[in-house]
Amino acid sequence: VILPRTFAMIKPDIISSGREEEVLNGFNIAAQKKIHLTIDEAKSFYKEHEGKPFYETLTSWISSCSPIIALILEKEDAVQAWRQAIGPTNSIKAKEEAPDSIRAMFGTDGSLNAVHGSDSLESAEREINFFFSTPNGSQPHILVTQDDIS
Ligand code: YYY
Ligand code: MG
Repeated sequence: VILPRTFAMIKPDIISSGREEEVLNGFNIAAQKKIHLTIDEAKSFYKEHEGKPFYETLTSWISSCSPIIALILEKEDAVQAWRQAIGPTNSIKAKEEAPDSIRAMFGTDGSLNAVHGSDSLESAEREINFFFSTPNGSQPHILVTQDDIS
């Protein structure tokens, strides 16, 4: 059975807490890689937000403090299921409105919010390709094993 996929990213704030494994409950990890983004890579990944007031802070945070973990997650209705699991963008709002969500439990505020999740099938495709496409365009099912990232 091939399950729908989405792209997720574990941001630097959870990586430094050492609790990154706890958030992935219920999702199958099709691929993952730990990567320290350059500022240019971070800007390119978040290019839809170019020009917004938080763009510079966001992209320097994502690229500077510590690595991130990029993931392809599989589950039925993956894009929506992961957005539901992570909760609202702002972790303060998440703590009020969705206290069991990942951003409520692991995030801090509207910027330090623990995780990323694709917001649509189109974004998921772009974001998966951003991190996982290979030079010849193929996508190996497993690129990095669990042991490689711990
Ligand atoms: O998709 P999602 O991550 O929930 O929110 P976006 O509106 O796409 O913003 C991307 C990212 O930017 C968000 O996860 C935190 C950061 N951010 C911010 O620092 N300040 C804001 N006012 C809005 C978003
Ligand atoms: Mg978004």
